[in-house]
Amino acid sequence: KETKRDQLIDILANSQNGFISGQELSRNLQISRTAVWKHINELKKDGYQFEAVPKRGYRLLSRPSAVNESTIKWDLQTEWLGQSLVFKDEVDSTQNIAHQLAREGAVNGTTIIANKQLHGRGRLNREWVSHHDDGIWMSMILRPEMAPCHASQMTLFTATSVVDTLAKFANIPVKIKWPNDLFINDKKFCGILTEMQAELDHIEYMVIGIGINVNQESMSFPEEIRQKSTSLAIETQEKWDRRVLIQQLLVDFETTYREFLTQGFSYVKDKWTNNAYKLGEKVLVNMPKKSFEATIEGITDDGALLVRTIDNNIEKIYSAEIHW
Ligand code: BT5
Repeated sequence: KETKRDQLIDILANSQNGFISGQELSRNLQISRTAVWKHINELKKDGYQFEAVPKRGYRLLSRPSAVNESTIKWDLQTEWLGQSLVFKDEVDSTQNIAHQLAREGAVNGTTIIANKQLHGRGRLNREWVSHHDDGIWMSMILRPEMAPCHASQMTLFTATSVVDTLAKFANIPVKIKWPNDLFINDKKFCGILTEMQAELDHIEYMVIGIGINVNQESMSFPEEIRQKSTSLAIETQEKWDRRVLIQQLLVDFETTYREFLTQGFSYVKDKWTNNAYKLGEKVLVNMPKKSFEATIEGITDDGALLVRTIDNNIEKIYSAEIHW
């Protein structure tokens, strides 16, 4: 449910650059004029600038460039995703907070975003470097009516949704590396982490984590990953507004999710294949017990990777590391 503060933000955002009187705000929000004034002061602390003119009311002069709960919520064009939003400056990992909130009953679409993570993680407890406020580190809680065996489709689907979002901002060749990485020019800039709490036949909740390197310079990556990592700023040679990007990611995810739930995986499959990294090329498939060369052919409806081996057999890969 929207708070008064959220409603105030919505009204001011919709009143364009005109004045809106304290009386009108108080009537619309059904709170006293003193309460309106208090909320306005809170927003000022968040960096919003207002002009207040006696008899005319308040007018928004500028929004803060800061990324925080109210700036993300301001004019957020989603129906349910991110409408329940937790924003923190510094966390251990947004995944951990999401799991905790989900266990406590957080609603579908609850989103956790942080400026910095002390222990951001990837798959198999690998580290995800995210100590500074130069990327997007977010986790979304979803409660889909879906069999657990389809969960891996969610990772693939999330990747296509991020590709859609980035295409709206810049003309950069974003490629999806199976199963959960996004690459630009042969370097990784985004990783997706899908985790879930499930019974055999029922998903209780899912947490989808997205990490995107946005404004890093090459030197800001630790040496171990510098050669193979990139950021949007490095690739486009300009700094990005994280808030704008977050809002668009949420909008696109919500839209793609709706399509995915109604049309099924075929909706995702084509998009995925159109943007697949190394499609038709030779790669090395590393599995715990074997390792072999193969050519990437595509993906299956259940999210497995299809490869053609050297002796021309088609194999379905459910879990492996792909190298080249
Ligand atoms: C991933 O794992 O790529 C999933 C990353 C998910 C991060 C998000 S951020 C919000 C949410 N909260 C979390 O704590 N996590 C999620 P994986 O495929 O296992 O890749 C991990 C590997 O990527 C590491 O071993 C490094 O080699 C590399 N790596 C680590 N940090 C990186 C970075 N910032 N940019 C590019 N590569 C990185």
